[in-house]
Amino acid sequence: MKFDVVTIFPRMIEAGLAEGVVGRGVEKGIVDVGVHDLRTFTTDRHRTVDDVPYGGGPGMVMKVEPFVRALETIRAERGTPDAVVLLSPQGRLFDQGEARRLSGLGHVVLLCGRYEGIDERVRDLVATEELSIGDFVVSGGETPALIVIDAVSRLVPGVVGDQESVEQDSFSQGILDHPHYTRPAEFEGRKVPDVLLSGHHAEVRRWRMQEALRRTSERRPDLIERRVKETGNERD
Ligand code: 4GX
Repeated sequence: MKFDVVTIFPRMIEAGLAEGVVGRGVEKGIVDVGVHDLRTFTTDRHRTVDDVPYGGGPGMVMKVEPFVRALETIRAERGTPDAVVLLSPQGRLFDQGEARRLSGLGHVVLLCGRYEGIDERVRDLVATEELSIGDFVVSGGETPALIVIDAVSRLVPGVVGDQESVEQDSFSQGILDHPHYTRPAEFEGRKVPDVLLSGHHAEVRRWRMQEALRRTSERRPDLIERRVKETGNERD
């Protein structure tokens, strides 16, 4: 799977990809991430990527031309992407379903904005879609881009060593995870539930499902609703 990231802070993306499961996926060549400094696509002496907003008001707006030139270069050097994603709070909410969809594509470009916003013509002419990582404001699209790359890459075969753990993942099941324990069997008077020490695999499975559903209905009833809608029941 191929990603290209367009940013004024390329080192943020490089640092975020240097470690962990996704970092190893990059090392192994299963995930290929091209990082592109937006300033290299400017033509003026000051390498300007932003300007004052038409109509006035506070803050700066990112210019359209550098993004257009970045995409022309990516197309020429890396091929035509399947999707060009602008990260912003105005986007559709990124969730596990969106991650699964993107993992089925071969080549995704991620556009990272900074400042108060981006010239609307980037949306019209460059981006094919707009995604948000959540209803809060961060200071740039770089951390959202890393989150999207991480969540999508883990679904690409070979990136996570144990594919079973990916399929068992709480959100691929559409509910929250069950509690986990490891040794010691008792700590400061708090015991690991007996069933987990019992060796009865069917009982363990039943307990985990029950606890996962209990947590989900307490913390995220919206996820139970969604599962009922998608599967017609709340178990499988
Ligand atoms: N999920 N932000 C982007 C600047 C910006 C504004 C408009 C493009 C268009 C965010 C999020 C997020 C803040 C990153 C505004 N870029 N991005 N930035 N939540 O809050 O993705």
